[in-house]
Amino acid sequence: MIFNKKFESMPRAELRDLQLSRLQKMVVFAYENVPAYRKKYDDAGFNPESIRSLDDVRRIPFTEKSDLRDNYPYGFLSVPTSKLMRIHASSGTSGKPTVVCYTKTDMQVWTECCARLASSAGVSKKDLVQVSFGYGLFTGALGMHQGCEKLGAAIIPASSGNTERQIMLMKDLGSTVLVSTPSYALYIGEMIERLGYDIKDFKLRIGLFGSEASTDEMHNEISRRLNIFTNDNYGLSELIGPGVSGECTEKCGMHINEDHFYPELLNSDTLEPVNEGEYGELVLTTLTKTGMPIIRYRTKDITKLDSSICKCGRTTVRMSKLRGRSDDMLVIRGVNVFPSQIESVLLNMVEVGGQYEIVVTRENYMDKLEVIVEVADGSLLTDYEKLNKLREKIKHNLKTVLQLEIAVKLAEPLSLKRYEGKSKRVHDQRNI
Ligand code: DLL
Repeated sequence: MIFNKKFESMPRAELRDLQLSRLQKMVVFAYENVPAYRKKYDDAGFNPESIRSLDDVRRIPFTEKSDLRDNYPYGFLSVPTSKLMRIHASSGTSGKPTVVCYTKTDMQVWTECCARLASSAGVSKKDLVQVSFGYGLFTGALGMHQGCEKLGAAIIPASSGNTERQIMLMKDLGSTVLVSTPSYALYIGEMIERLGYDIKDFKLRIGLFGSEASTDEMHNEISRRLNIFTNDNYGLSELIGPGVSGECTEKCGMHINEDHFYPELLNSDTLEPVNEGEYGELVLTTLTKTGMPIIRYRTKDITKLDSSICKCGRTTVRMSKLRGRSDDMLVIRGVNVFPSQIESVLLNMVEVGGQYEIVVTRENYMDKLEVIVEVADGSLLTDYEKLNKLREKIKHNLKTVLQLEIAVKLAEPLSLKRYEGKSKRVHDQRNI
């Protein structure tokens, strides 16, 4: 169901007018209320009053993660803390987290954006939604909790971890929707089987998955194990959290909530727009945020855009599943490799399970990429010949897609690490 027909199905010309007037206001508001923007724009000689068309967005300086870090914790705030209603933070791999702040209006927008994506996947007030993201500073759990609650669904705030109990509750309470990372959903699916449950005894029907990259093949595997319709949704703390975009039931890309976020797709090197249908880096601008406006944020996320009208009736532009982050891209002996390409190859093969790890090392100035993958059938591990055949087949399939010789190690089922939140499947040990 379309949660907000007026904005999600607005004729595109009207939507662009709305985006322009919101952008004009946002840029002036940021300049007047956030010293970090004032300095940035003054230094670049950019006049915030000079936006006349949406194309003028390209004259605005970018905002990057480092800007938020350098201005930790409140340097991008546009209101006094007394006007805030919520503060979240993204974990960050090292050092200080990135703090993100919401006013009451921001909370309303965020809740609606999450309600929209849940509704577009088919969630309704009849549903029991088990939220298996970790509750806390992470935006995923509370964001999706609020959105599904707004639809009138009942929330089961299970949080992540304690997987056996999680599954028991899922079955006994009759949860109909699972909210988690795709990795955790896959793990839950495996554990259901391992614990001897029959999926037919569960009432699950929809999975709302996001917060990390996942291929179609991964969704198919989860869908098969949990017997559900899977949905991919995208967001990032700096912009709002979950709710930037989400798939509808047509599953042909994630509809961006364009009345709140203005998307651009640029070549990461030249910073010029790419043609529609080509991969590029997503750059996003908040159009309505009042507590912490974020203008031209370089997400580092690589996707494609499609502005053709979707069968579902929404007119908003759709972003394809992420190919990965530009900083996740591995350059192996001069060849660019996205972990998602490896995932697609592996999960297309019935002989291997859904769990894998990628290890990159450097020996004598040569990069080496090794893929460790669990076999689906453990009995194979005692048959050297069959094992070798499978290893060669995986190597061949990887080479066909990547044009690269990749070492393959086969592992026992359930031997690799499982993830309850975002997975970390790539281990780059090159120290570069
Ligand atoms: O992960 C927000 C979120 C929570 C989105 C729950 C969806 C569901 P961060 O922790 O700040 O915020 O991480 C943001 O995660 O820049 C992407 O690289 C990645 N990401 C998020 N959703 C997807 C997705 C949340 N559907 C970063 N597919 C982003 C691929 C995703 N990557």
